[in-house]
Amino acid sequence: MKNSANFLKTLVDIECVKFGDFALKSGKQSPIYIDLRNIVSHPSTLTDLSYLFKDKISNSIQRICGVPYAALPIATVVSIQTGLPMIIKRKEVKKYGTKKIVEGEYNVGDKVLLIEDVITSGESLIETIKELESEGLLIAQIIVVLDREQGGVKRLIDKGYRVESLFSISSLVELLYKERKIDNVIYRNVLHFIQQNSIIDSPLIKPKKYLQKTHSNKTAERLLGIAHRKKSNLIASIDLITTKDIIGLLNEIGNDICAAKLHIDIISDFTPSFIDELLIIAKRFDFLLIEDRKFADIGNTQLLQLSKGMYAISSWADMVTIHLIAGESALKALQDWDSEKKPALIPVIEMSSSGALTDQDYIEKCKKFMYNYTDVIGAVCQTAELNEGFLKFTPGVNLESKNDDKGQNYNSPKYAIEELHSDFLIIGRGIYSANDPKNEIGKYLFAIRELDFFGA
Ligand code: S5P
Repeated sequence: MKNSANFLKTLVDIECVKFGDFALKSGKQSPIYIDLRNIVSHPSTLTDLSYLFKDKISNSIQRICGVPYAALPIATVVSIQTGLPMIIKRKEVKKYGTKKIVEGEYNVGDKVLLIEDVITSGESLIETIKELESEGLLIAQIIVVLDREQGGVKRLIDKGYRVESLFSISSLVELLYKERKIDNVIYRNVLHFIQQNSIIDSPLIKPKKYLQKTHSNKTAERLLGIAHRKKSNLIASIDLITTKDIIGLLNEIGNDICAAKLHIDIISDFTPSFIDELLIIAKRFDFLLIEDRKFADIGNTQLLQLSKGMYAISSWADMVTIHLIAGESALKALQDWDSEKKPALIPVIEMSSSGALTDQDYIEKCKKFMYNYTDVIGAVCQTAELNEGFLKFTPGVNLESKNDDKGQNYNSPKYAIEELHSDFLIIGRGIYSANDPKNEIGKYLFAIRELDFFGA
């Protein structure tokens, strides 16, 4: 059995790790190239690798699975070394016969060790995890041979998985440098490359232009600050009808959102104590609250609806939606209301539903006066472009982009950000109707973070 240093030196000898100037798929140049697939042609190195796994495997593990294809031989040798049975996740479902996605014997609830050769963004691991979990298997541990230090490990840890890597690129080059296998120029070049490409190190993250927006309205400023801190411009529309379901969902996804949007009047078991609970959760997870009341009446009635009744919306909501159908006077009444606790206002100037009456003429009429009111922080809209500094909130966002059968129209997060220039995405059923909302919101976060929304 060899030690880690010898193993890493062998990786260079058998050209699984190369140093030079390599063009990556992304178009970037890299001073290091890693491809562990070649290891299959070196059985003794593969055996050495399996020894490095042995000590790390938790006692509770019942099955071993490798992420296809590169990690399959590694998982096989680890299985032989440890005596732990293996299962194989197919890359594609068989088109005939059993149509199985997982081959081998297993029981629902079996604790699985998942093995990967190299982790970058963690995407292929997440895909495999999803499929194994849908078979009822529990991913109890994940071990990767080499961590490229590009954020994949953190992403999985954030999702609650136990992840370890045998080596990181920096530990690899440090060791090779100490062992005089590489010189200090290569060593520094690789470290510099990792730093430049890391998505873990937040000081390197450049904020995207429109999220550098500052706003004189305190609530808008807070919302922008939270979005920046959490790297999330997602607003969850929690259109659920029991307090238990709402609180349960917020406990699951609270860390991933910058605001939660409610329709307080659809809750069947509402009591004022629900508001206390809501405020505690919003504070704990650091997100703001939007009541999507869409006020649309004369000024006096709107003020009563905002502040009175059992919902006492102005006492807890950070923001409320309003229609401007009643004209400027109704908006002025809200702005002139002298109260210590006053939600910021988000006019709905363009709706996402088929056949909406909010045509270009209506949008322009709204825009004519809404910018004059400091309580207005932006607007809910689709295609409408807003003045500099005003925040664009876009509902009708869904990864599946399939419209519903009640007139709702959906766009993908990518489309909403890149084509509609949205600042904040409002997502309802896409998250709360998912089997696993926490996992689902991870996909939305991945989609927006990939778009360079918060910087590369
Ligand atoms: O034009 C609009 C404006 C709003 S606020 N279209 C919308 O869908 N909304 C709200 O966004 C709607 O009331 C719902 O609460 C949410 C969209 O939910 P989803 O389930 O369709 O994503």
